[in-house]
Amino acid sequence: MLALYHADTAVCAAKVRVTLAEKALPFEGKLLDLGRGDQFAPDYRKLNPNAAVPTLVHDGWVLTESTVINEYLDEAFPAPALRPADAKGRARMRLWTKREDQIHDAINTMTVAIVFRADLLEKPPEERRKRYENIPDPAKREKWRQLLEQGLDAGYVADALGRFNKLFRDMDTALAEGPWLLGDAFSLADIGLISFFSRMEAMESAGIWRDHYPRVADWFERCKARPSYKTAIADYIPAARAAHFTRVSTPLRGKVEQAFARVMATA
Ligand SMILES: N[C@@H](CCC(=O)N[C@@H](CS)C(=O)NCC(=O)O)C(=O)O
Repeated sequence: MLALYHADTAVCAAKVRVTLAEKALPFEGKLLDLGRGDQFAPDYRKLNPNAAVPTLVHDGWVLTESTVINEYLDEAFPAPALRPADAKGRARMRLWTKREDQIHDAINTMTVAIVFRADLLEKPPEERRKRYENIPDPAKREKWRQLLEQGLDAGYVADALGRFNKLFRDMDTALAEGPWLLGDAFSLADIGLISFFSRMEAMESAGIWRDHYPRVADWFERCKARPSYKTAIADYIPAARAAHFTRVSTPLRGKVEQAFARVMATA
């Protein structure tokens, strides 16, 4: 039996749900509320010492890290295959999946700067601190602190947008060869990025690829047209949360686009 500890809008957890949906694998979902701090509960940290989602439990065996979980699922449940059959193809795939942590960090930067900051600024300082002071990694904790103080002006934001620009450029080159990142076959390389794009779109920031990288925009539309997008991503986003994302993100859209244009000009 498969159980997945996840959270409705958490991008890393959504990556794994897309793989489960593509393979039509049933799983017992255990939803955590990250805003409430469920990830810091001592019992959960025994499963995932990083206090993060997702965590997969397969017949009692525990596995963390979404990129590793996705490859594990494809090995343990081979049909339909989401990795190339040959070693060279799989190596090419891993050049994409290897980047996911870095891109996730950039997504997290943008989400903290745009949405979580807006939410937390309405709360008293001690509650604000509580949201990040339990994060086990000191570098991540410090990033949250600076982003809550400085928002889109923090240096982390230009760094995140630079990573997106490089990703879009590389995707654009790959997508000249076929509809998916590895050519004709949809794979874990595509799956690993979809929820990141979904998050940026929810934060009214899709212009950073739509206005500059049309092949990337077409790729994301193809991903959204797959049934797994609805099952694993769209259906998990509560309507009120989507509306909240739109409300807090819309006033910042111009600032994000200008910052991205600056990054492109100096790349
Ligand atoms: N590298 C890990 C990252 C996991 C991660 O940071 N997950 C986020 C959600 S996407 C989380 O649970 N954050 C905890 C928090 O917000 O305190 C993975 O890919 O599984």
